[in-house]
Amino acid sequence: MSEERKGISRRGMLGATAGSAALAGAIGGRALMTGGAIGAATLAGTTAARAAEATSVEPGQLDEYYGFWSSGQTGEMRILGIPSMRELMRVPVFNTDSATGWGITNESKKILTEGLTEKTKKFLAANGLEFPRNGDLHHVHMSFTEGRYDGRFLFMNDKANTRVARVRCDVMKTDKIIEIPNAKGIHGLRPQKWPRTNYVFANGEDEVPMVNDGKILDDPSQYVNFYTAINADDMTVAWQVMVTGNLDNTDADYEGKYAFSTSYNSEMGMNLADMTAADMDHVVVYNIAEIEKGIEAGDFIELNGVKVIDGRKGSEKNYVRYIPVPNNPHGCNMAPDKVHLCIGGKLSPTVSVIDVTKLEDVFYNGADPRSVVVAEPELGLGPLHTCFDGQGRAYTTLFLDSQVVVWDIEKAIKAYAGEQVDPIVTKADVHYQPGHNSTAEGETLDASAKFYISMNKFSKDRFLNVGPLKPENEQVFLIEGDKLTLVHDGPTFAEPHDSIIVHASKVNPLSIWDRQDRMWAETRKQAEADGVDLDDWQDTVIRDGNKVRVYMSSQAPQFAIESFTVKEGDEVTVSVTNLDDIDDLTHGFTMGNHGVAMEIGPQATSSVTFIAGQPGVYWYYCQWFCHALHMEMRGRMFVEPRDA
Ligand code: RUQ
Ligand code: CUA
Ligand code: CA
Repeated sequence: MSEERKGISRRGMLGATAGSAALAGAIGGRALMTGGAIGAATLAGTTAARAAEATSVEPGQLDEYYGFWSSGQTGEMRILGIPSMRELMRVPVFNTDSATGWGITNESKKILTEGLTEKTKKFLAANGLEFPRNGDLHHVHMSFTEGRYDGRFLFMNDKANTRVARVRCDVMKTDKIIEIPNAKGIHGLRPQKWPRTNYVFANGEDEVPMVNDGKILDDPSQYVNFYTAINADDMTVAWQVMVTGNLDNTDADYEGKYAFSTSYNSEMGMNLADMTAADMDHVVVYNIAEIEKGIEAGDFIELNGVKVIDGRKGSEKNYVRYIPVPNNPHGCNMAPDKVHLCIGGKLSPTVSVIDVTKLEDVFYNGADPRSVVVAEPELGLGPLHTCFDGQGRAYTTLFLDSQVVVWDIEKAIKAYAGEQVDPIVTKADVHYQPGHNSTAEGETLDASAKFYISMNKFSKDRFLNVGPLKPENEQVFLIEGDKLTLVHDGPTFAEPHDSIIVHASKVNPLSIWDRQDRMWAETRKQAEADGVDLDDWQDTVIRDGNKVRVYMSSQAPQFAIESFTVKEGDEVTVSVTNLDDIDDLTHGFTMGNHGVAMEIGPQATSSVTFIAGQPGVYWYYCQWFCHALHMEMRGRMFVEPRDA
């Protein structure tokens, strides 16, 4: 592309943005003019006192809810206590972690590598890597049983490397990561809500040639996108649907019939001007039963080991339908009334409300796809995501206005039908540029109207200046009838992308590992072959050519082995079993100057393999403070010269 061309498209972009804003101003003026002042959050007098009371959690007290947070480009999952917003834990997923040894231990490396395609493994190996160094974790969602969180698993996407991961809620550790074949840039992700999470749905955001092997490059007419259904129980790909237009966010209904995706690039444009050219883009509706029937009947092609149904425009059959909605839609949120799907307009100041009970007519009776749109309220500039309180109200983030708008779904439907009603309940300022939002269990049948959380992309001047890179800002509002009251600002490192709020009664993690846990099954197998009992005291060193396997148990404040000897260049595997079975007594194993560290929880086994460095004495030590004599919990590795 020439410099001149670049210049033109940049101007084009600015023009388009200004144009949309002007357009929005013209048609959304009413909302804009009434919005600003009404709901501006104030912290005055008695309100402040009540707010503080309602959200404060006294020292020593526990929060009522868990918050499960994505971290965007940090690649980890975070656990918060809600309403206090105290950060309770970070769970490494797509990142490597210095504290716990995620990406360093054999157990975690297995999880990080086994789900990669052979092609990717080869490509990474050529770059000296075993697995990708980064991840971009946007969306965390819990498994459902009959429309409610069931506390079994959390699922999450990696947009950067096209992966989907699962975290076990019993130990809060990642247990599966798979790369999704064919698709590129897994973005939207949602578990099936009904009857239970049999599938996890995942959107590929980026368009690529159907067979992406380098034969087709700059020919977008041959690009497609893939919608993926993953079997939640074993984390394998069940099927994919090939579609026209890209895919952004996704959700599923409360009947197990449909899943939905937004597409901001129905144009299949390859630059900003082309991606925003059309007035209408679309929502893709997937008919789960018809897709399953099609797979059963053999109506698919096999691409890289995946059964792919053709749902592109012109060959949709009864597999998919395309519902036109305005202008680069983004959020895709199913209301807990089981009927209404809310689509954030982004470039349009509207949210499109789709009545999913009307989809039957579109699939089977030739009804106009637009007939399922039952409301399209003008709410303000840059509507992105919507959450719900279970009482008929919707809360939509307005990115450009830096506000949340609270609106009434039924009133919006009446207004669309011509009645003179204003669906907007209130607006409140947020600081600044909100993306996602959450209410307690708002994407489930247990949705409640207690708190509203706004995840804001910018904090600007809300906190002490920490340099050019600022934290983002998460805000908590109290919902009291028609009013939202700001009660908490919380700075956070990149990026508080999305969150779910789960009642504490639904999550019951262990405090001590089960010795038989599958996490270290491979290490257990090797130990058995070596005649070592991993459940008993271990102080065994096995020599096997230039491989050395060191088995040691640990009990505060001691490792079972004070020292061991290897040769320079030996491949050393150290397996540590924490025999303490006391709450909150985690040990660690860090080998000095070898880039090796791992966490070993109570009753857990962890192992790590490394090449012994230059001859000399190396100390290993426990890096989790475990005892008054924690500093003394250390030992030596003697590395002999190779030819000695
Ligand atoms: S998408 S800010 Cu990555 Cu969650 Cu809408
Ligand atoms: Cu064991 Cu510190
Ligand atoms: Ca578009």
